[in-house]
Amino acid sequence: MDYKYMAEPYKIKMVEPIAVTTREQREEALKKAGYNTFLLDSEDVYIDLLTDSGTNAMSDNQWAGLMLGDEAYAGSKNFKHLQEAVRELYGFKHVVPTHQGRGAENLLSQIMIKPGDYVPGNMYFTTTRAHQELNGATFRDIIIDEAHDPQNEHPFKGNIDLRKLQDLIDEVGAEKIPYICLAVTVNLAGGQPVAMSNIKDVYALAQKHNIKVMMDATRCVENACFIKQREPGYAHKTIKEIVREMFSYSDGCTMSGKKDGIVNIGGFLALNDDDLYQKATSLVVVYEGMPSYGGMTGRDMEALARGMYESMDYHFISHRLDQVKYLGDRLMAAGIPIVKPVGGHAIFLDAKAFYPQIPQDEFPAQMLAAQLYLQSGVRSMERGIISAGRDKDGNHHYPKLELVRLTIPRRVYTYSHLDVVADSVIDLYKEREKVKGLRFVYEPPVLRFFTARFEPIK
Ligand code: PM9
Repeated sequence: MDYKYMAEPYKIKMVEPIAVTTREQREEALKKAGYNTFLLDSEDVYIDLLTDSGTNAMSDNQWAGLMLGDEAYAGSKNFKHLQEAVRELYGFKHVVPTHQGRGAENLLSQIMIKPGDYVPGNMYFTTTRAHQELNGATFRDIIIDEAHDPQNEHPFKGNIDLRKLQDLIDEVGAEKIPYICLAVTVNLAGGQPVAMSNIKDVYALAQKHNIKVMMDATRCVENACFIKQREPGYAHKTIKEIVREMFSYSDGCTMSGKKDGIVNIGGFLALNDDDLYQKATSLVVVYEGMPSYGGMTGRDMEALARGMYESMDYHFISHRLDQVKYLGDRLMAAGIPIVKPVGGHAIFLDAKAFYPQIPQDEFPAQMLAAQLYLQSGVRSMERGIISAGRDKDGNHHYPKLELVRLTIPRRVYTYSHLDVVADSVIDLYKEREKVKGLRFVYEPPVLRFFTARFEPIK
């Protein structure tokens, strides 16, 4: 049977109560958190759309796997299961477990980047770029221009612009580009996918110049589902087949298992090259642990291996995309400015269009996230100027996109929760003209969005 939005392909067998708070309680909580939703206590949050990272509900099969943890210091059997999952589902030869995605980014950046190098990518991600820069590289955004326009409905807004890639190769020389960082999907563009044809073309161009392609595999299953739904020739392929094909046009990946691995912690670096793997194993013992557990316990590796298999189920992933689409459709029907087309893990509110009266350096997205919390206890996340940070001279990066992300955890909320979120955003939009911006009270030097504090501009 065909439904407009697929119902949850699971039954609920355990529940966790959530806090229903008053406006006064939320005002106090927000002040205490310095107007930063990252600093709110979870106990003060009603519907938590801060992130889909590590906030997933595991299945009964994954919880059963936790009981089978082999916590040997070396050679855990759960590592073998993880290795089998990575080999079978993603097709890479080697896997190095890490405590989460950024642990893998740290290893990859250290083994591949030399000071003075350039790392091109399809838009940046905060932790990914931070590791590249800490190792002396300059990041270059080579995503297609359409990705920077929230209203552009390109079906594969995560695509790399091959012209921009070629121009960078001509400008700095291929030997200064250790790898291309290709994210599937692109988080900060709005969870936008990359077409298989583009992945293939990028790999062909990279190979011609002897440059490696390293995928950010964090939301690769969402990307595969969009390929199935939107790209000619893929409708009849399974998610598993599409994922395998995507990775066949790359040399390795970093993975945050906390997203499409459907677990609460964990990640890995996967590689085909034996020498690079050797280098990664000698570093992982310094930063994470033995190469057969990295930063993970045996039971967590088991849950991740099982989650990776579950993520290949079309019903799981198409329901996930439908939940995101449902929220997007409700907001668009009410005329709320959001990034289009709707992406894989979240709805992104366009804060510049929501609060045009607030200049970007008075943080419209940060303020919108704060207002949404005050209104209904819904927690969201700024993805704009605060997340973009400062350049080497200390000036703000001014990203074109000034967004608030409403991120949907996997298998956690129902369509009714999403109705509450939609109603709350719609109410806020009606009162948008009165709202003013914020200023910093405390600004940390790196990844400032996590711990910065603000106060309202009177
Ligand atoms: N993403 C997110 O909420 C959590 C940290 S930032 C608030 O979207 C990509 C595309 C990510 C990502 C994390 C990481 C890092 C790498 N690539 O959080 O270290 O979206 O597991 O992964 C977050 P870890």
